[in-house]
Amino acid sequence: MDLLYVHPHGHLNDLVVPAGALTSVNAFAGSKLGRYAFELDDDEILEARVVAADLHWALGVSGFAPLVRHVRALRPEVPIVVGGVTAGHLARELLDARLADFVLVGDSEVGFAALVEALVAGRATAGLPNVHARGEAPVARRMTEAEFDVTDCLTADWFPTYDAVSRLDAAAFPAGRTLPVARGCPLRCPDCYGSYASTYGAGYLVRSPAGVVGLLRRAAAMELANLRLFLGKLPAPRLDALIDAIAAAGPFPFDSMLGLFLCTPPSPEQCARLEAAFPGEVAFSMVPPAEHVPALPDATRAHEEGAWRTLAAHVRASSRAHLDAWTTARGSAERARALFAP
Ligand code: B12
Ligand code: SF4
Repeated sequence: MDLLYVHPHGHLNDLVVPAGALTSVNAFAGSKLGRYAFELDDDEILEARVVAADLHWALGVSGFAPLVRHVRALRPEVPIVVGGVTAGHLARELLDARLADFVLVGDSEVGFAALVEALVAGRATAGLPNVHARGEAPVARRMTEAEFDVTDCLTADWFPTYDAVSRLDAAAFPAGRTLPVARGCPLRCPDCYGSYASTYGAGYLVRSPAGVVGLLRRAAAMELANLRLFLGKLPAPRLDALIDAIAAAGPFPFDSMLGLFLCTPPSPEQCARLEAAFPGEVAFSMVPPAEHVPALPDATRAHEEGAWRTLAAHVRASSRAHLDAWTTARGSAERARALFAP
């Protein structure tokens, strides 16, 4: 086996695997196996030519560190590659503490595939994009939208337990696939981290409408459940084009609720088209405009709040649409309730 990917324990729901881990491992074409830490067998570590793990949610560190120490004790020579949001922030610390030999920072798929290919072939690894290693100067590069468009967040036949449990329901944090429509966001609200602009390089990437439709068709054919789309705060013209494409290609026969993380208010007419495209229920999750960072100009904020109020009225009358606000600041839940109130 060329690549063994392990998802460590320590999370609120350990069954949830980062979307970026699936897209990164799928970018590597060689032989691969995915395991949760709880089902990992030492023989699998002994067979792997490269071991990868995620340190994505910071709370996973309690399982990540013992996992790496275990792999090191069994296979001191095997290269350990780590990726994820938290790993990206702590790349230097992980390398210095020998908790990783290579850390992917930011856009990971292109660099990860090239790195694992080089390690398996015994080639030099210096200079690969977004790959951090001890004693080497990293090369930062945003992926292009064309490269982002072909990232595969659905295939998981190499990770059989995830493939099975990701179809199950859960009261909180179901393990279903996340389809990243946008990577990053024009804004940088601290509780969301939607923007890579302030951390992993300028700008943000958006998948093409045709690319999203292709993934939705595949997800429906795979009979996946609890799919979520992360859209961030898409500029209105890109949201319009996406909804047009989805409406034209639908309906997509999902049995379960489809989640949309979307901070650009859709119109009631667009909401109705999405309800028609997804005959299961549709749930919008947003962060209220008053919490956006940098703060919106007063007129923009008032305009967006008005649009959310209009959408809330539509959702109240619909039996198949839901609207949630994600709030963490003091008093913000009350403000969100007031925003949605009749
Ligand atoms: C959708 C989402 C979820 C989904 C799950 C999505 C999933 N399966 O990936 C749900 C709703 C389940 C969720 C839950 C939680 N989430 Co969340 N989530 C997000 C959100 C909004 C989008 C993630 C996303 O799809 N990004 C786009 C994809 C493609 O990129 P990515 O996953 O970031 O991965 C990139 C790299 O990190 C890398 N990568 C990731 N893993 C790996 C692994 C390897 C081997 C490699 C090479 C690379 C790699 O690849 C990608 C780039 O190429 C982000 C915020 C944001 N705007 O990004 C928060 C975010 C990631 N979540 C966060 C948190 C805190 C949580 C919770 C702990 C919330 C809570 N307090 O209850 C839970 C934990 C869940 C658990 N496992 O128990 C934080 C993480 C902060 C931190 N450093 O810990 C974020 C940043 C938001 C925030 N600021 O609060 N989340
Ligand atoms: S909360 Fe919304 S607007 Fe703010 S960074 Fe995240 S996706 Fe963007």
